[in-house]
Amino acid sequence: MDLPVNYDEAQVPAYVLPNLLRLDDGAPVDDATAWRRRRAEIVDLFADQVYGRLPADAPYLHWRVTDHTDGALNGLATRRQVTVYFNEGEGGPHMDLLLYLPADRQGPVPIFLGLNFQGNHAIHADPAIHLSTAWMREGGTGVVDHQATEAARGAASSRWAVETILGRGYGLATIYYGDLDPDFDDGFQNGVHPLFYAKGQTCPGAGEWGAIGAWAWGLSRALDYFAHDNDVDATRVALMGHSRLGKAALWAGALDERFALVISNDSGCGGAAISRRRFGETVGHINTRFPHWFCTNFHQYNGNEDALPVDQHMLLALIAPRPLYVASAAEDLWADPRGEFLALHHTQPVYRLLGHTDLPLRDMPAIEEPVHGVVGYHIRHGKHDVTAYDWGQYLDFADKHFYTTFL
Ligand code: GTR
Repeated sequence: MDLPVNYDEAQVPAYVLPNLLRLDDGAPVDDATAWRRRRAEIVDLFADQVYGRLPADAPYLHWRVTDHTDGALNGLATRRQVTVYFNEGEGGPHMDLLLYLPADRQGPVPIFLGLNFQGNHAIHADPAIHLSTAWMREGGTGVVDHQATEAARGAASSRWAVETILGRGYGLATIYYGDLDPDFDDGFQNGVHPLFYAKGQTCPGAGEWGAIGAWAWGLSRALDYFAHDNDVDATRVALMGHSRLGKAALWAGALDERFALVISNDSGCGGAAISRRRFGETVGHINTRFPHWFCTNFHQYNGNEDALPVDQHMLLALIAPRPLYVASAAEDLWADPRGEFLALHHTQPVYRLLGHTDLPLRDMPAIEEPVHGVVGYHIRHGKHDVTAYDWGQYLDFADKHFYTTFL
């Protein structure tokens, strides 16, 4: 049965958000030390109740550079393609990382890192990008029988402002999310989950990682690799994700404090949007349509959001004190733009507590009037998508933080 969807602000129920700045034992969080304790409590709650715990064991990581080409993209870039393996040998699950670096770089550069939906070959028409052989969802341009064909090259290029990013002095790294876990409900037999099963285990436990957890985990493995790549400044990696991959970016950025800056593009339910608002997509909708994204424990909150021990403002607050950007699209009501804004807004007391004063976000900004403090927000015209406008904001935001805070 289809669950009803509310798009009427007047029908948003009254709700009380869990307190960010109070410890489990009731003590107030009034300094940075107490925040570290509160932060650990919140991480545990999201791990146990929402996304599932990631494996504690570090994987056996190694990689092979399969392409290193200077003068790519008409001389604009160095292109590097690297296959990263997660266990001994090259037979197990692995991810293909595509990295473009500005040709005129002098030393290590800051980069944007993001997972992609349709394979690395889809982000740009560059014919030298390896065509992914991984399982693909049907419906994407050039996908036939769940496999990419040559016609898929560049199919998602409008979402990746490659030349603009390079022109501004940044690198861009991307990975096909299906390399980590193909996006369908197969009981976690493929992807990286089985690598970590205990003896006799056949699927994750109720509080263990789902697909979003695996995607987030892969982003941290990319960062492990960057620490060994002399062209990348691993202390200035801006993590960007759209939609379900925005949810993964937020969870990765929350868990892994090595990410210097985090950007959520239209991440919606289970991403930046407040779940208790029940506006657009709800916990019940998402767990019904995508039972493999979150952990099984999360399903007990279907239609029962007030029982959640967290809400998404707490996920966003885990990024503090690092710069955090949330973006919405005016026609993307399914993702609840106002709920995305509010969650970000509610993080500001944490940033303040941690010493930030650049907190200009007050009322919800008008369309295409971005606000950039230590947290940034915009809502643009149009649909659920990533556009040149979005990238323009992210580049300005990264400039502001990477070149004033870090240099
Ligand atoms: C939708 C889903 C959203 C969002 C989106 C996407 O179907 O309901 O939560 O993640 O997919 O990833 O494009």
